[in-house]
Amino acid sequence: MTRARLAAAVLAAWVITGCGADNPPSAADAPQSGDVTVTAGPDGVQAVTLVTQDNFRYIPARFTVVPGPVRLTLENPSGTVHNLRFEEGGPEEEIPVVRSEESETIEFTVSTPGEYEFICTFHEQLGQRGTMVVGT
Ligand SMILES: [Cu+2]
Repeated sequence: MTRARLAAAVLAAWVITGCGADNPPSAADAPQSGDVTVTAGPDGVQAVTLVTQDNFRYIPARFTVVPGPVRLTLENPSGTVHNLRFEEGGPEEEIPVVRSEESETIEFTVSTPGEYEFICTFHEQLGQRGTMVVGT
């Protein structure tokens, strides 16, 4: 009886230690998450790529540019269609639809600093939205 209890206690301690000592890399380490600051390429255009997985999120969902030309690509490796439209006050350009396994690109120029929200009109109710920050 005592022996069995001891064995159970040792096993429990081993399991707890094992879990704590062997943390897998967290999702936060993934390069595609978080707020991305976009820098201009050799052509002077700030190019950013958003990816839509099957979780109805843009990754990244927030990116920062400065006034100037922006090239925005929406890549869709998910199994459904997505799109991207800026809400009122944002750029007029939009990506009406990106089919599964395809990508679409738009270019526009931003000038007024502020925060510009965009949505996927198909999945707005599921919270698929993001923010473009125009800094100074
Ligand atoms: Cu969508």
